[in-house]
Amino acid sequence: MNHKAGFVNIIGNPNVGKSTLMNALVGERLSIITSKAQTTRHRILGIVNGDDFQIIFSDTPGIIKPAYELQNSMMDFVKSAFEDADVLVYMVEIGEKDLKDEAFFKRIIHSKIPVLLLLNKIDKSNQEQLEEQIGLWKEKVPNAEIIPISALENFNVQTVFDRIIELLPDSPPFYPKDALTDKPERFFVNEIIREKILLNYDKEIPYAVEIETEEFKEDDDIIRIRALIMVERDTQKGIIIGHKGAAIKKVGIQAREELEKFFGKQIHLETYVKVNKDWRTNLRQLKRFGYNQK
Ligand SMILES: Nc1nc2c(ncn2[C@@H]2O[C@H](COP(=O)(O)OP(=O)(O)O)[C@@H](O)[C@H]2O)c(=O)[nH]1
Ligand SMILES: [Mg+2]
Repeated sequence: MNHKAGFVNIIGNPNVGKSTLMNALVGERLSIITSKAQTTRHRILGIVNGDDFQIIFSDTPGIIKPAYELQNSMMDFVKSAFEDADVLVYMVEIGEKDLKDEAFFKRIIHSKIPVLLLLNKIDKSNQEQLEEQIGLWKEKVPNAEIIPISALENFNVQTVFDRIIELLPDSPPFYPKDALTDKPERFFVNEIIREKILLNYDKEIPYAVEIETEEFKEDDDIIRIRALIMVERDTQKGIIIGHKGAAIKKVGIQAREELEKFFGKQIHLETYVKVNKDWRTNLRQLKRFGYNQK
């Protein structure tokens, strides 16, 4: 029996549904999802294993024009996703017209590897609109195979999965066959807390926050976690904490519930907030938080 394995990298504009799709394909909630742009900051691997295949999906940050160092490093994750892909999944949503970066778009249309163009959110469209959009994308990306999907409603996700398996090259597995991801547990703690911050605060707050899990102690029946919530300014610290600590308490409760689901264990979560001035623009800091790989 031949074994197939390869890297399937998901790219596209912010908010088109890349993380929703990856979670649907992997069957686990590895990537955080919100309606806010730039929810995904890292390149996150989700691994699906079968007897004769291993698919290594990677979810990437949405393509943007970088305005500060953190975003530069986010776009480096996107670049790396072009470099090792065996199958490129280019996701667009109904109604969308252009990729926010011309250079990335050129790489897609000149790609030597198979490109699956997934037209997502078709639950929001009608037949006529759908046909028009398929025609449009056929012209724009002639080298791609177009599949209309709804990642949210799990429509055609299995079709995408089956097609990917067909396209994978013969190869031994790259990761152990019981691996689900390449990221450590602490990474997912950070992400889950960050998701609750994204959901509970507005304006610049979610973008100024970084989480660092300082302690992760797993016992038989409980995991004890201490996490630092970093912001850039004193005023942001005040907003995060809220009146009499009400806001941070809400984040803590929501994060704990999500962490218990994720790890399948009781969680004790302690959080505290600290100002770390300008971490988003500081290369040394970014490296420490796993962004800058150079
Ligand atoms: N209606 C609809 N909404 C979707 C679909 N897929 C994702 N979304 C929503 O689009 C928003 C962005 O999704 P996300 O997966 O974070 O997008 P990403 O930024 O590309 O990773 C979220 O509110 C999702 O619930 C879909 O198929 N249909
Ligand atoms: Mg995402």
